[in-house]
Amino acid sequence: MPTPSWKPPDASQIGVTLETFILEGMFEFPDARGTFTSLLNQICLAAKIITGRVRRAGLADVFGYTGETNVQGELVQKLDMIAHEALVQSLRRRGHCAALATEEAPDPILFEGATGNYLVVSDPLDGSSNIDVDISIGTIFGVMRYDKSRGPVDQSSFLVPGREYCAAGYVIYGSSTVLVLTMGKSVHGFTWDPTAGEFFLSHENIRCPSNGNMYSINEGNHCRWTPEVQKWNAYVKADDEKTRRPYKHRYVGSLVADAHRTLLKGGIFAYPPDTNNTNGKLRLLYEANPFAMILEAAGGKATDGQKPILDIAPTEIHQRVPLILGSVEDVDTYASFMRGEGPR
Ligand code: AHM
Ligand code: MG
Repeated sequence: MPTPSWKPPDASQIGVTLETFILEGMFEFPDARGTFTSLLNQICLAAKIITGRVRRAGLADVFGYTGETNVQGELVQKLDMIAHEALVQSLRRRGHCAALATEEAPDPILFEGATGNYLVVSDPLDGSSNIDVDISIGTIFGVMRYDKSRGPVDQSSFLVPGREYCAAGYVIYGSSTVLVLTMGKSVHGFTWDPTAGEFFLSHENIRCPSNGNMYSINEGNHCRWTPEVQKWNAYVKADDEKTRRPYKHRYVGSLVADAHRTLLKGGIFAYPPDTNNTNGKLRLLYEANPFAMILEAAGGKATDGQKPILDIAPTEIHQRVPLILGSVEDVDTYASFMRGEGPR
């Protein structure tokens, strides 16, 4: 009788889950134990709930608007609220998170009785305008520690530069669901396996290429940009084989999707100021800072056109900021145009 060729799977072939990765200290972050791991697990739980809802949104009648407007004056979509609630309920549960600030609530949500000293900022469902047309959307989050000796948590507790975040990440609900996480030194991606109900390590030690040949910007705003931004824009579209120009234009309109592609493939994403959005459109605390932390840890760069995003001291929780992120060389070239110099 021939020997069967099939063998049971070798235990070493079983993937590394997100929880194992954190617990085994693979993030080179000695404090990533106990409460911090548990906090991240609660964020993952929310991500699992949200991905489930996103995947069956059309069937479950959660497309469309609730009829209310959020603090930014935008119509709130049902999935926005579902995602927000998933985060609130999940983070409230274990008491590690003292307060949560999200795009959907004007003020931070304070978790009374919490014993932990972590604060979380989040855009629970980024790219809402793409929900109804089945284009990638995501969840963005940042985590910071709160010094209890400063007194009770309030709005001002959140007003720290992104440099002080201890973790940041996002979940992209795309062709697969991928969670990308950093604790400041390295960046790793975990893909959701719906059959196992786990995030497995799939993108170990992500590095952003030092240059790219793609640019990502809302070209429809061209007439509203400053002359410096228009000059940079003309530069990336000009023909020059040596610098791989003209760059390819890619713009999804979901920050999570545009930044995820830029992180993996290199190039540049820009949402500059314009005459309609004089401080840019994206939010500093829960959109720009988490991506800036990720890009820097992956060897890339994120600025407001001049200074690093992570060095900006916020003055209010929903503040907007111009956001330029991607490959170091591409972001530096953009900055040289903002100084009126152009590339050397
Ligand atoms: P949202 O948080 O309400 O979804 O809005 C933020 C989105 C980003 O995902 C994206 O980068 C940007 O807005 C797109 O803006 P525009 O449609 O002006 O290009
Ligand atoms: Mg957003």
